[in-house]
Amino acid sequence: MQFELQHVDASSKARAGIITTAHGKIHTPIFMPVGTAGTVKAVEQRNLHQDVEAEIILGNTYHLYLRPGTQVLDAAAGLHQFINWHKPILTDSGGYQVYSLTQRRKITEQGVTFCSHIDGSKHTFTPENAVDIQRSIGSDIMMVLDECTPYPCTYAYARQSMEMTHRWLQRGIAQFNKTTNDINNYQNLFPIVQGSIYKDLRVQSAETIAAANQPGNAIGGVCHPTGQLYEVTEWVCDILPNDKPRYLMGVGTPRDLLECIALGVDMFDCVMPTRSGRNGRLYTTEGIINIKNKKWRHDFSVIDLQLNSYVSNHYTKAYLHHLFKAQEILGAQIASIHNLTFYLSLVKQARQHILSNTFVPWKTSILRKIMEKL
Ligand code: PRF
Repeated sequence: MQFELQHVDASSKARAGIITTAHGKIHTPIFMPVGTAGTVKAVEQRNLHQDVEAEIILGNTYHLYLRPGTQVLDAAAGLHQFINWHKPILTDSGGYQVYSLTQRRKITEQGVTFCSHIDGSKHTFTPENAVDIQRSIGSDIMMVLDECTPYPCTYAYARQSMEMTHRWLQRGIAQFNKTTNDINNYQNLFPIVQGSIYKDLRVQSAETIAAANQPGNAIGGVCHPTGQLYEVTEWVCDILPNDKPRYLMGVGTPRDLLECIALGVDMFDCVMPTRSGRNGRLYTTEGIINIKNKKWRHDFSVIDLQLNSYVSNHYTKAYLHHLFKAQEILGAQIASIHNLTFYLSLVKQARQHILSNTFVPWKTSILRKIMEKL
C-alpha cells in the first residue's frame, strides 16, 4: 500500500492524499460506508458505485466469521468476489463487535472468548486468528485485535488494557508476517491506538503504534463526548507519522468529520448515515431533516438538489415522508443512499478546499448550515 501526502492545508492540519491498494485508489480524506455483514445495509453495490461514489467500504470480521464463515469465504475466493465489490475493503478485527454485541465474554491475555449473538455458540478470537480470518476475507486493510476500553474507565484499567492491546499487536504482526494470501497479495495491517482519555497513555500508545511501522495507523476507543474526542484525536495525530494514513474508528457526525479532518485524520467510518437513514433522519445541504415529521407531508421539493445522486434529486420529501409513514422498504433504501452520498460529498468538498487552502473558512460556513435542524 502506498500513501501519497499531496497537500497540508495552510491554516489547519487537514491533509489531502491518495492511498493506492490492490483494488484501486482512495482519495483522502475519505468516509467509508459500513458494510457489516457483507452489505452496506439497504444499499446495493451498484448504488455504492454510481450514486454514493464510495471508494472503500468496511466489513466486520466478527459478523463474517459467524456468517457466512471462512469456509464459504474461502470457496468464494474472498469477500470482494463474494459480494461483487471490486474496490478496496477494510475489515475491523472483531474485538470491538464482541465488546458491543455479545453479553457473555471473557478477555484474557490469550484473546477474547464470547458467545455468538446469533445462536449462543462459543468462540474465541486471538490476535492470530483475527489475522487468519481477515486473510480469508481478503480485505485490503485489516485491523489488529484490540480492546476498545469502555467509557468511562479507570486509569488503572485503561493502562492494563492498553498494554495488553500492545502485546496483541506484536502477536498480530508476527502472524501477519508469517502468512500469505493467494486471493489478495497486498493486504495491509493497521495497528490501533488506545489509552482512553488519559493523555500520558494516549501518547505512549501512539508512540508504540508508530514504532510498529505498519502502512497506516488507527485511533480507537474514542466513544466519548465530543470535547474529549477532539482532544484525544489531537494528542494522537500530533504523534502518528505524517507519511501514513490515520484512521479514526467509528466517527462520526458531519461536524466530527470536519473537526477531525482539521486535526489531521484521513479516514473515517460510522454507521450514522445508514442507521440514521433507516430511522428517517436525513443530512442535507440545507440542514438536518426528520422525514417522519408531518411538516414534510406536502413538501414536493426534491430531497437535495445540490447532491449528485439520483435519489437525492429525483424523489420528493413528500414521497419519502409517505414511504416512512407506510413503513415501505424503499424509504430506508432512498434515505441510506442519500445520507451516504451526503457524507461522501462532504469529504470530497473538504479535500478540494484543503487543496486550495480554503478549508477552515469553508468548514465554518458549511457547518453552520448543515448542522441546523429543519
Ligand atoms: N477498536 C476497534 N474497532 C472500533 C473501535 C475501536 O476502538 C471504535 C471506537 N469506538 C469503533 N470501531 N477494533
